[in-house]
Amino acid sequence: MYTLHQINLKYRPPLAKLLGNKGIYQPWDFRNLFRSYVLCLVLLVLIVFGFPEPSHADIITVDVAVEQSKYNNESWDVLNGAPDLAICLSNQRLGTVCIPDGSTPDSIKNPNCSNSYLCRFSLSAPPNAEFKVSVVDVDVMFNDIIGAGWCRQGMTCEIGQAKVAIK
Ligand SMILES: [Ca+2]
Ligand SMILES: [Ca+2]
Repeated sequence: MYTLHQINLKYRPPLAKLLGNKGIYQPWDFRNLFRSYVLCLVLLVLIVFGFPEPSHADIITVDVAVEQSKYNNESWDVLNGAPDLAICLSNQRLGTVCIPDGSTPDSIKNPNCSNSYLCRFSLSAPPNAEFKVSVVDVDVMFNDIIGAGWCRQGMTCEIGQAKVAIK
């Protein structure tokens, strides 16, 4: 015949075995309790320091140079007007960021650079990443999409009617 304590020892679950628990919960057994805490602490340290920091971000600069006219040779705005520039950048880690406002290319309300073919943008983003870049001419009613395409930090990319350099 097994005593209750022996049965518990024989059938104690694997986790309890790992943590040094003798089967029955023994709040007075400080030695085992201490071992459990040490194991949890070691696991916590491994979790916190064992993986790369996921939220690391750099300030990146995006220089945009737009051609003098649309692909159909019309000017960007009425009366030979220069475009009013804004951008949206997106990738999986960043989500979508539009500068200076809005959450999609169509919803941007203000330009970062008014009546200009050149504009510099800066934002905080994960470094050495590839971004989908949308270059926008902000208009009163419907924004013109100057171009949309992928570009990596460190490269200059032809995106629609714009050159985009991400530094
Ligand atoms: Ca326009
Ligand atoms: Ca304009």
